[in-house]
Amino acid sequence: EYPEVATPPLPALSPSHTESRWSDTSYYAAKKKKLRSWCQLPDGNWALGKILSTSGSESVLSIPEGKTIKVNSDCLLPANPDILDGVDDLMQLSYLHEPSVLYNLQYRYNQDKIYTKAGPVLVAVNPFKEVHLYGNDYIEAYRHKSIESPHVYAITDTAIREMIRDEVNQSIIISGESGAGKTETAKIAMQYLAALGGGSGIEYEILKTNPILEAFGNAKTSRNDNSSRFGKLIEIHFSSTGKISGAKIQTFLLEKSRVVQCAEGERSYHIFYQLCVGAPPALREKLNLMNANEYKYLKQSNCYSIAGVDDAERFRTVTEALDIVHISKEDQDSVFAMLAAVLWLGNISFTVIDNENHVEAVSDEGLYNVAKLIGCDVLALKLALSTRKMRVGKDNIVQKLTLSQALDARDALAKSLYACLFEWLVERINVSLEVGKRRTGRSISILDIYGFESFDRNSFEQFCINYANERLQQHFNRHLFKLEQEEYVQDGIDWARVDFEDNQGCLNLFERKPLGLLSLLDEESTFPNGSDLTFANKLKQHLNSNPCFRGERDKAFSVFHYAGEVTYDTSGFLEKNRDLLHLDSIQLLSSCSCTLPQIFASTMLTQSEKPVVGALHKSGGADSQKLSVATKFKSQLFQLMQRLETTTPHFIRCIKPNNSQRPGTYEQALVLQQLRCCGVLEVVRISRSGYPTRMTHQKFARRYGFLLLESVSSQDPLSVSVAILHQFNILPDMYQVGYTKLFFRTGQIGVLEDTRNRTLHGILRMQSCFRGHQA
Ligand code: AOV
Ligand code: MG
Repeated sequence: EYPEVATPPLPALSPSHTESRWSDTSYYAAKKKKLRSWCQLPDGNWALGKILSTSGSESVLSIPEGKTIKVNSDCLLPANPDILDGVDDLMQLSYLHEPSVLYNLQYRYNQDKIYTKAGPVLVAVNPFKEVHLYGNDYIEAYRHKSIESPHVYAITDTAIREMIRDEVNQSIIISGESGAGKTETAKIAMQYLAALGGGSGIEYEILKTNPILEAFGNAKTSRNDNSSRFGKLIEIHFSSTGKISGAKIQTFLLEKSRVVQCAEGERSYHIFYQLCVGAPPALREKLNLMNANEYKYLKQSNCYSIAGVDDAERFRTVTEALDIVHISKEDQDSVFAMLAAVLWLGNISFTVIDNENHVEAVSDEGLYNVAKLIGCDVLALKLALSTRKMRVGKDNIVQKLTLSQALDARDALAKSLYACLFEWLVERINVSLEVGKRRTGRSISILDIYGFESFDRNSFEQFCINYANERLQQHFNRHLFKLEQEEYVQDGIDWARVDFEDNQGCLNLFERKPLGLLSLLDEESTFPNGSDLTFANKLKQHLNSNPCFRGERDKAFSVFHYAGEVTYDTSGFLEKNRDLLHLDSIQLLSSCSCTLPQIFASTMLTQSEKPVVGALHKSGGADSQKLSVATKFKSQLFQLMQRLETTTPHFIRCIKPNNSQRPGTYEQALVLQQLRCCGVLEVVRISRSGYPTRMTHQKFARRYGFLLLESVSSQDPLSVSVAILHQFNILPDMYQVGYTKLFFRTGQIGVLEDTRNRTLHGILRMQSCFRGHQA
């Protein structure tokens, strides 16, 4: 029952911690009654045991495998009655605490029930294997509501129904850490939408965008063999008859640094490897393609293949998908030429030409191939990579570059080419998907972004990703509160607003002007002498009193995110935020005879606020008027949030049960940490401060009415219910009576349920005694 893998111990649960977080006044008494109870084992895992005896502050419990254990009674937590084992919805648990939530998810997971509701939220635990829960039969079953158990299909079905019923746009917001299953979940939701809203054929195109975007935007990381390195919102449009009429994809901040460098054991974007092994001979020849291990950009991480993945086969899938979204063979060839150009760029080397360490690109096959693939003059390319035009005073001068400057210029060009290619591709797909230009109906949007990341070393990418998750978390909190409160108000119960720990403080740390992380980063990025160190020092100088911030040694700082503390290393922050491409490189691209580089150059220029000439006059020669990456990302996020605010949200929280991408392994500590981080326990906490258990008057009266000692004059369900509440001394602030339902605080039903079970047992015993007597 408990995994053998060594898991790091859970944070110890001190009595005060237990008390404040999960206090259950009724439990103290129950504890002595030989009930099922949770206790924490020395390894940190929780075990379900039975209290054998209690003396003083210590209790002895029997736990699985015939063992017994002695623990401090204050560290015991009440277990739910076993009729609640593996409930569909965590809200049905009488005792809502960490071990009971963990156990419930594990109980289900062991039966391949990977989906569980946590109130309004769907929790999905990654099975890391094929589970038989998908396909047409299941889709039909959910569509006709012949299956009730929680599922992505069910939540997607609700979204469709609410879209039609309320005439409001819907969103399905998927979160969870890297490798938890967000992208797979998004695809499952799309599958359901396509099945229900299909007919025009456009649904087929929409599904085919997945292999394309994954090839160009996903990569193998240490966390996930198919990790999304960009955020994605796909808005699927429906006509008034409920059929899909088109779609639009918006992407967020692709991790472009991966194109030129990635860590040992990781890979660059899938498409590079697919191209290298999958390109047909004619294409290989045209692009002068070599094997992946002959390209420096791909060689550095020493990883070329992924277990169980056939990159050549994937290449064919991608080209077929490109056909389906109407990207012509000619354009596809241009795309592949750009990919090859990026790879060849990495192979360009430099040689020192003078005693001031200035360098020049070597005229070898790398240089020739790049020039040929992008359609420019070899000498022009050589010049653009080895020099920089600058204006000093009134004179235009040409400055030679040092080796590190030249490598930066080369890598910047490779990164820009790739990022532009990605954006161009998304735009082209959008043109194809936007079939009915006039949108009359409604839409369902699916959001799949990169999850919260905390590595040993965290850089600018994690900084942006985690900031995005912080924004999303706020959206999550706000909506769950609103939903909760709406139900109470609808049923007419007294309801005082519940305060919740929101993450506004952390968002302020990022967004405040002028003394927030983003503003300070931008400010430092515009200083010619600004460096990662001066940036870090400035943060420490201005933000050290902020409770969400801590300055660290050297160039590091920590942020206390809602999901935990992350230490960022500012190395490379300024350069990545500026994201400058030398004007020389942009001009080179605009001089190319191939269409794509020209398009890229013009989008780069229109993205700058000032025209080229103005930028040329600035010192450094680079286009420093461009918006910083962080600023652009922030405004994209704001737009995203505004858009989501106009929709009815449906939340899915993905959970990764182990770090080794292995089926059947459920590591409690890891799951618990995610439940805390991604806010599921927060929802549970929120629910706890409200009234998570709801039962209609009828059901309540039916279930517990027989426990009444005195008969009630009026037999209507409400009167019976109230009589039960009185008899059991359920305190007034532990429940609320609504128009149709009774609302209980956590743990209340547990006591009633125990009494009911004991009474039923008693009745059974008496009956058997009676029978024995008769015999
Ligand atoms: P992510 O999107 O959450 O990570 P993925 O959706 O890529 O994670 O899932 C990672 C892997 O888990 C997949 O490649 C599958 O092998 C497996 N998996 C996930 N969900 C299922 C499922 N429902 N059934 C079977 N296997 C599944 V990241 O993009 O890294 O934050 O960036
Ligand atoms: Mg993903």
